[in-house]
Amino acid sequence: MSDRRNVTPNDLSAFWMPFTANRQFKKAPRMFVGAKDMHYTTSDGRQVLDGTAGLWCVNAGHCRPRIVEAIATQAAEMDYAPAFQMGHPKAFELANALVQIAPEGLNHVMYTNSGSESVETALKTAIAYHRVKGDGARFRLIGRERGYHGVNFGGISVGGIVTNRKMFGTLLTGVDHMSHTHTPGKNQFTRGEREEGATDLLAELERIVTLHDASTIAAVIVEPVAGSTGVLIPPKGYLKKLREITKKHGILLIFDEVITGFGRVGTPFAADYFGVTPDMIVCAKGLTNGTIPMGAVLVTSEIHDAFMQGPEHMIEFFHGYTYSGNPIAAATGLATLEVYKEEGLLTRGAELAPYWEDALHSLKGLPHVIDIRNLGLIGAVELEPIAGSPTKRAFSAFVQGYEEGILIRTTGDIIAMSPPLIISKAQIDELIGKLGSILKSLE
Ligand code: PXG
Repeated sequence: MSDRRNVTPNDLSAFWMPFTANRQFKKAPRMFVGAKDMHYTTSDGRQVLDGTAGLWCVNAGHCRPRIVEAIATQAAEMDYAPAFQMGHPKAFELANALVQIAPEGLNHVMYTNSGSESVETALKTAIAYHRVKGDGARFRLIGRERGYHGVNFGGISVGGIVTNRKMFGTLLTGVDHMSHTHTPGKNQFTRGEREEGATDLLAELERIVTLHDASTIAAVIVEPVAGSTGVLIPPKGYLKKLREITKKHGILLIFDEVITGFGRVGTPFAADYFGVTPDMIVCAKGLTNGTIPMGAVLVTSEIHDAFMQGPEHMIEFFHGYTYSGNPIAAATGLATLEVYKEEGLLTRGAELAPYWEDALHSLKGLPHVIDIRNLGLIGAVELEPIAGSPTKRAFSAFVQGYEEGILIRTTGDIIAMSPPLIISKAQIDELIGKLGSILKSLE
């Protein structure tokens, strides 16, 4: 038996924290104990302005009464209902509400509990779709370098982040990758999408398709804007052409909108912003305002209907989770969509984007700043790494930010920001103003 007597209530050792420098954290913990609207409260009683919507998920701001109430009411009314061969009304209502705000044609919803599970669900659906149509030779999946599609095996296989892949063996087979859309050292300080570059990037997709033959490829998955790896904005026309090429070859196109969904770029989904309708949209995070874990995959009728065949008493798709469409998550999703709708949050980013862009780009010229990128209410400030100590400079900015009352995210030496969509102009000034002072004081 382990020696439980050594465990004290304040012992931080048992919790092996995710994507965290555990030993460093536990020597100097940073703890949040409360949250309201645009702010967190720290364990030492300070207010911290949330520049990242938690982890890109709290789009309506924190502890919104309507959402809090929906969680409490549903927990008391019906906590759980079996997800397989049974239903409950709110899961259907939420699916209908999602279809209402989704791009036209994405008429069906499968539920999951996270972005990672949504990605796995979409990849499996793509392969199975071709198979039910009698095209089982299409099994390959094409992702992109610097793509983040969660941490499960399918997601890290199509994803393109070396640190997330190299420890985990052979991954999925039958996967290939396109180049990422970033051009380090070129196009710095572009506001929004850059003009040039789509043609070369897409010639590469044609090369990959030729190499494997289109008849073996099930799907291409991309984030419309790569978030986690530092806000990489595609060049103009890239996603439209990606759609044309995939369609021409009978390849499904999956948009991973775990970050870009629910108003982040100023439209309900990035698909709307770019005027491109994929065959599937993967989402999570903002679906429940980051509160109750829930993800979803939106699919076209064409995909859904292809599975609706065979005897009616048979299960059509052998996939799903114990918590798919969980009542509390579904009630939370409904309340979240109501808040988004009432406050116009799914399009507020478009109104604020020019102000956000100007504020961000005012940091140009400050020490260490080598690039600034933005789209909607997403922004990134890339710093020159300290020679021999990559990531250290940006991490110092993050820690200093926490101490001085702003929450930012770092990935490598890139500072990423994605505030709740309720942020005011004065709060944008505060966030960027404080970040500017921090950048001036950094080593
Ligand atoms: N796809 C995308 C595009 C994501 O950004 C996932 C899938 C996985 O979602 P789950 O719910 O399984 O974590 C994500 C998650 C960051 C950061 O700061 C980004 C994510 C998660 C945590 C931190 O860049 N994205």
